[in-house]
Amino acid sequence: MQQRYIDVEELIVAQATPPGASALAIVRLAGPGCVDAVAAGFQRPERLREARGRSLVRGTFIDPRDGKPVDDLVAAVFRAPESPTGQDQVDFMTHGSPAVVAALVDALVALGCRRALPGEFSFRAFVAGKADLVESEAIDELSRARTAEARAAALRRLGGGVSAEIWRMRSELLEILAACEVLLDYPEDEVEGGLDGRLPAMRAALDALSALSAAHAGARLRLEGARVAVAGRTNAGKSSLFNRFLREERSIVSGEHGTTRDWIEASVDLEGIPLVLQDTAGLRSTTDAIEAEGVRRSRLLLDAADLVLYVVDGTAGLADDDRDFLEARPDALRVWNKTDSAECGPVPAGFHPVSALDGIGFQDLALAIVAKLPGGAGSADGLAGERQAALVEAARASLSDAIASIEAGEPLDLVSLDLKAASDSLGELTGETASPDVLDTIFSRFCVGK
Ligand SMILES: Nc1nc2c(ncn2[C@@H]2O[C@H](COP(=O)(O)OP(=O)(O)OP(=O)(O)O)[C@@H](O)[C@H]2O)c(=O)[nH]1
Ligand SMILES: [Mg+2]
Repeated sequence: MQQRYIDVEELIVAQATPPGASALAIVRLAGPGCVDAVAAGFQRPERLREARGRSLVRGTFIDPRDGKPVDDLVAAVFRAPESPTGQDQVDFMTHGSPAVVAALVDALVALGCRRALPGEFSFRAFVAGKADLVESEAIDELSRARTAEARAAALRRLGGGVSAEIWRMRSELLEILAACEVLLDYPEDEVEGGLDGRLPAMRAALDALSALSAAHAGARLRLEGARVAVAGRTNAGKSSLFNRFLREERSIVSGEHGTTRDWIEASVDLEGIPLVLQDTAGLRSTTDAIEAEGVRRSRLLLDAADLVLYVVDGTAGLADDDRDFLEARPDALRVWNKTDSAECGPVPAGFHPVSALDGIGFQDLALAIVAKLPGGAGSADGLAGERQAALVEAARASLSDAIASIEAGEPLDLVSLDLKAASDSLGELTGETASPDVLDTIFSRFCVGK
């Protein structure tokens, strides 16, 4: 059943820090009057009750059910509207043992709070106008970012730069829409040139939306990452290459053919892109049942990967099997390995020369991998979410239609429809005109405590 976030009057509580033991944990509480509601749990209730907004109060929290102390803690008290959620809010900093956190949350529930749904604090901040949807989604992205670059980009989105641009565009489109409707309502006062004077502003907005749309793939790649599988015949040096990218001896390397059987994967940060790199079993036909199963699984993995690195042993040269593979997978990135060896043959056209043994060519290979991934050439500064990208694209298409209609001298009611559609899409993006269902879906993706 889908959970609704509508009731923002209830007092909600959740652990805001990750589960598990740590030095400190934060238990977050929000809702109108929540400070008074839980003051009874404080050994000296008046200290919490009388605390000013944005102040810290230290004290012992007592479980109201048995009168036993839960923890000696610090409460950061916020008063509406000056709090992250816009509501009265208390962030309890406790000792970070799971038992303490569980006991404190239970005590707060006994005092009249309920456990928060995922993303419910963020939802309240959205309702209070503390953050629009683009910023709220950036909070979620910030917690999911796996590389420094993705984190920095989410922080910039959280700073509201993109939001401000979208709000500005929307209000401009609404203004043009209003002008359009005046022309429709009072055709007798026909203004010279109709909406022609608005075309430069509309084209500027179109350019901005096109740029935002084009930047999506780059942002998505830097947030979500990609799967890159290393393939090739046995002994090509796949595991050696895999280990070099990881900077650790993770996969077993040996001169024996068919060393890797179970595929192995690991996360690496490549030029700010979180990659899952997969080492696979060398491709050959074999009578060994276990190795054959490894080859079968490797092939499945290659089909699912975003990019395949196909490694050829330069000392062995290109074999028919290599040619067959590359013919079937022309999108694979070709790697010519073992260039350090005196026996290594000349590098065929289209191959990236490397030596997994001494690392030569790896910087260029890394850049080639990035360039080959969808969005790799872009930056992290677009909107990363699929919903967001679809809305930007919808707004762009509607605005483009509106411009084309004006240029072709089409009736203004057509233009008005397209302008309305464009501004509605932008409104959904910031959340201004998003439906409750959409909001539920977005916020329920967040973690509890966010
Ligand atoms: N000279 C040289 N030898 C290499 C290089 N890369 C790998 N080798 C050697 O080639 C042999 C095979 O390396 P692996 O990394 O195990 O090859 P693989 O492709 O994973 O092989 P399988 O798991 O059997 O499919 C080992 O003896 C490595 O030391 C290289 O760049 N230069
Ligand atoms: Mg191997």
